[in-house]
Amino acid sequence: MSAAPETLSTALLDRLPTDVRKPAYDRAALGIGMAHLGVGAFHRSHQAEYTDDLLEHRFDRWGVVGINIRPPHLADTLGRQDGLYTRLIRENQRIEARVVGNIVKVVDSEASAAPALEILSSSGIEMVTMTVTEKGYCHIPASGELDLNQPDIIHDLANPAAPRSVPGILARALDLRRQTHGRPVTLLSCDNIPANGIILANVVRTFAQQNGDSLAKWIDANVAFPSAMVDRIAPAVTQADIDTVEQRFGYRDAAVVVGEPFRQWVIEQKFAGRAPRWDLVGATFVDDVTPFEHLKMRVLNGAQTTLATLGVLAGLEHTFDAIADPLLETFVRRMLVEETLPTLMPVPGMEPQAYVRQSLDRLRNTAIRHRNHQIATDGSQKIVQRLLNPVRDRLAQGAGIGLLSVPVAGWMAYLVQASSRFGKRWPVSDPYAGKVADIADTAGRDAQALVSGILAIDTIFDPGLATNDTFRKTVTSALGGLLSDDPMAAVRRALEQTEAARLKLSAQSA
Ligand code: CS2
Repeated sequence: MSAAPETLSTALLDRLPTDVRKPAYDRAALGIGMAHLGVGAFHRSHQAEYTDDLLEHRFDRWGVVGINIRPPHLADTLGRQDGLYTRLIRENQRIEARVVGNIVKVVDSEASAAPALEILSSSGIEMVTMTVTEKGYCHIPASGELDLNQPDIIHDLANPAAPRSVPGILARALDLRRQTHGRPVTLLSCDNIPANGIILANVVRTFAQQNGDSLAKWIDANVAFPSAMVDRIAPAVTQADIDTVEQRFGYRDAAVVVGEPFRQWVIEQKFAGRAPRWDLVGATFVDDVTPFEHLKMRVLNGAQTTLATLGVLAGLEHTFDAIADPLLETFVRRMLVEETLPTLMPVPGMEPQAYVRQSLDRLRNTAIRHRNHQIATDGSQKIVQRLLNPVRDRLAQGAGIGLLSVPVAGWMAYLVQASSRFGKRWPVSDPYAGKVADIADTAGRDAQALVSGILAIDTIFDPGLATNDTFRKTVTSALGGLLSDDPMAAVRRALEQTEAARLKLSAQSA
C-alpha cells in the first residue's frame, strides 16, 4: 500500500515538485499589515496572487490575516497548512501551479465578531481588502443606500458591540480604532458592485451615523474607501480540483483554488496611510475607476449572467457549455456589440470590440468549470450593474433594448421557475427568491402579471425604469417566450426582430 500523500505545509515547501512555484521571499519575516474580509476562491486567486508578486518584487510588511464571517470556514483548513495553498491557473489542457504564501492566518468569525474586531481594530493593520459578495454590503441595489430593513442591520443597530453584518463589523472596528490608537486605514472593496468604494463608504457611514455624528466625522477624516475593478474568473472549488493537485503534483491541499490566466485589477488611487504598491506588479492605479468598472461589469459579467440564466433554461451546466451553443453565442455577442458597447465611455488603452472578443474567448475555457447556477446565485444583486444600467442608458439614448431585455427576463424566469407554483425546477439562492416566488403564486403563468409584480420591487427596479413602456413590453414578451416549452425560440426571435429593426433603420437612413 502506498503512503497517503503529505499535506501542504511549510515543512513540505522544500520538497515540492520543481514545476510548482513557491513563495520566493522569506515568509518567516512577514509582518502583518493587511486584513482581508471574505477569504473565498476569488481572493485567493486574485488579490493574494498580486500580493505575492509584490512581496517577491519588493519585500514589505504586507502579510495578511484573513477573516471569514460567513462560510467557507477556513481557519482549520488553512491553519493545518500554515496558511499555504495552491493557486492553479488552468486553460483547456494547460495547468500551472503556484503556492501562495502571504496569508499568515485565517480566523472564522461567524459565531462571534470578536476575532474580526480584534484584527480590524489593531494598529498594525493599514489596509483591509474585502470580497464579501454583492449582498454582503446590505445595500439597496437600486440606490446603493444602506438597507435599514435588512435583518442583520436591524440586529446590529440594536447590538453595535456584537455585530453580524459587514457594515456593522466595520463601523464597530473603526470606532474601536478611534477610541484606541486613532490610526488611519484604507477599506478596499473588491466586489462587483458599481462604484464599490462609494457604496462601501455609504453603508459604513450611514450605519455609524445612526449613533450620532462623531464616528462618521472621524471616518471622513481617517478612512479611505477607494473603488476598484477586479477581474479573474475563479469558480467555487470542487473535490475534483483537490484531487487534481494530488494526482498531478503528489501532495494534498484542501484549500486549492483554480483560476483562468487573465487577471486585472484597477484601483482608485485614494489611500489613507500606506498601501501596498500593487501597481508595481500589474495592477493599475487610476484617478477614476468608473469606465473600467462599467466595461467589465457590463461586458464580461453581463455575458456571464446572460449565459448563466439562459444556459440553465437551455439545460446547460457550465459557462463553456452555454457559449458553445451557437444560438447563445450569437445572442451574447450581438447583445454586447449592438446594445452594450454603445453605453460605455472610452476606456484608456482598451478597444471595445477587442475587449468583447477577449471576454468571450475567456468564457470558452473548458478547464474553468463555472456552473451556470453559481453565476445565477444572487442574481437580484447583480442585474442592476450588469444589465439594468445599460438598459437605462439605452433608453435614455432612445435606442433599442430588444436584446438586453432577454437576460433581464431570463433572471425573472430563473427565479419564477424555482418557485413551488412552477414545480421548483431547481434550487436557488437569492435574497429575493421568496418575494419572486410569492409573486409567481398569484400571477401564475401570466407573463404580464409576473412582470408587473416583479418590476414593482423598487429596491431593484427604480420607478423610472419600472414604468417605462418599452422596457415593460420587451421584458414581458421575452418572459412569455422563456417560460414556454421552447425557451430558446424567444432568444431566436429577439435576434430576428432586432436584426429586422436594424435593417429597416439602415434602409431609412440610406
Ligand atoms: C461571476 C463573477 O459569479 C459571478 O457572479 O460573474 O464571479 C466573475 O467570474 C468575476 O467577476 C470575474 O472577474
